[in-house]
Amino acid sequence: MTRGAAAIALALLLLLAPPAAAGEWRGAGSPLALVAEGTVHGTVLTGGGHGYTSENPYAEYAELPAGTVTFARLSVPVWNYNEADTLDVLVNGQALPWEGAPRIVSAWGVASYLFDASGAARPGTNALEARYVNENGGPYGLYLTAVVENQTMPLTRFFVYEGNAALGPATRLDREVVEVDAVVETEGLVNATLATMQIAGTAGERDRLLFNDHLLGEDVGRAKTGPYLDVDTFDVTPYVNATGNRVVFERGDETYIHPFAAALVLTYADGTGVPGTGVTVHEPGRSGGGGVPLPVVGVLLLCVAGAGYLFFDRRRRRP
Ligand SMILES: [Ca+2]
Repeated sequence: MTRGAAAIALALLLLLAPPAAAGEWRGAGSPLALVAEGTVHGTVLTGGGHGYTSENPYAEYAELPAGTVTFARLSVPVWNYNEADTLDVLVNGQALPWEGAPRIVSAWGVASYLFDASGAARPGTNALEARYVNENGGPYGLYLTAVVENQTMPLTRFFVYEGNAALGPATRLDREVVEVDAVVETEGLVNATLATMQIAGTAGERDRLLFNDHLLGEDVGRAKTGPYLDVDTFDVTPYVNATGNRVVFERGDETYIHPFAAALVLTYADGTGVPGTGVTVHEPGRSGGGGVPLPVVGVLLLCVAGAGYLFFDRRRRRP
């Protein structure tokens, strides 16, 4: 085979190979989508994780109040995903059903695994554990969102959003906007809390978090919860509107930050007439399995064109 023909073959191979072989770029990820909502007498708890530590198993404890756990979801953000990796999660020793792959993978292998923990989480102390196979990677946290119903507790309306949005110059994404697509009762509202989870924030690189254009914090992503992890809650009670509520994650001068989760939890006084609806669960689709960014495709196409030119040029010069 001539050098030109070899170059063509190599370029074609690169084009036809799965994205994982082309530098493992996984794209911009997915916006945060509504995964659960409802109105219950009870409470919504969010949190869990102590950052990327490489420990295996990765362990956490979650305290849930008395009541019935009607929805529990574990979001496990993981660094350096590759196709052969595995991640098994146990709650109180019970293995959660394993989807076999992350739900969303973005950037250079930031993965989001989602587990339904509704049947396994319970009031009291919950032992969470992740065991995994992942060379040079692992979890940033075990982030639990749990709805605990208890008739003695206040009426609580909630919206839970999950995703994996890679904000950075490489994806040309400067902000992630989460729109709360619902009319919200403001009468009788006692308290409103916004809970967020973000990956890969850097201290000193000023990102911003806003709720309805009110600045909640600057440099929120600064690895305060552990290496590469930020879990936060904000009181947004004064800022809630009846319609058009929205959360804005701004990259600012972060070179790289991933909003992963947001939950808006509204608590009402008794007798406000807000109807109880129970819990509705939505299942957004998978993403991030592929998608080589356009600049990479462009370079590959130029390689093919260049190799083709060399090949045909060489043929023309043959005696
Ligand atoms: Ca920051």
